[in-house]
Amino acid sequence: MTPTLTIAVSKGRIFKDALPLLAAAGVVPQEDDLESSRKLILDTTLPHVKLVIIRAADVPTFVENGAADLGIAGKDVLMEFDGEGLYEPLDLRIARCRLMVAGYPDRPLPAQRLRVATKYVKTARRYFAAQGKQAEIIKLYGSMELAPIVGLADVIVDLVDTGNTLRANGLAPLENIAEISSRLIVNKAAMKIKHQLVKNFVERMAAAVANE
Ligand code: PRT
Ligand code: MG
Repeated sequence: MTPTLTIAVSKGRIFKDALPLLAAAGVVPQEDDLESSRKLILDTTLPHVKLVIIRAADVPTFVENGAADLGIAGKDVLMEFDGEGLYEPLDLRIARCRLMVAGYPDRPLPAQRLRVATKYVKTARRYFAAQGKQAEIIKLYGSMELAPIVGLADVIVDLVDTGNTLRANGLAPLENIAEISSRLIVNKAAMKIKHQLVKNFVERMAAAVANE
């Protein structure tokens, strides 16, 4: 009997961009209305492959613990996750954006103790420490752009795609921290125990990416 492969993915833009790649690799969810479906586990056209739908930030946790064999996660999420039990064999080149420092374009920043609002606490801390800058990191879960406006922070660290969200709030990109795209990640034990199955899937996904 073929063992099962479980793939963890978040339902927002990553799922949308991943669907064509998964389809090219032979994996199509068997659900009529994906958008409105509330199912958390989706069967696919391959009887031994299932998708589990979870929050983007939870994908590495599921995969590290073997609750999913594979996952699709943004590099931003992976940079913020400090686990050990993950392989990252493939850049899927989807859901691309930049992780940036942003703030008011023409306002001098304080020389001492920059206040930084972000949900990327560890990544921001590492970035400013590497620059030798003292930073006070203020953890937020959303609406980061509001923080400089209301005086909660001097700058934010957030994802930027078109820049529209920043612009709409009078802010501008200041520094690029990292180029972001989604990665295929694999549980280390699954890589050993289900080697042939995993290898096969990774190769088919790699071919799908190359054909994009
Ligand atoms: O599941 P959950 O609700 O927790 O997360 P989610 O719904 O955000 O998950 P999903 O599947 O949408 O994936 C989020 C991932 O998409 C991030 O972790 C990134 O890897 C990737 N991604 C790529 C982005 C963006 N681009 C992006 N622009 N995630 C968020 N944004 C937001 C950004 O935070 C900001 O609010 O879009 C806004 C900026 O966009 P622009 O175009 O105005 O610059
Ligand atoms: Mg969401």
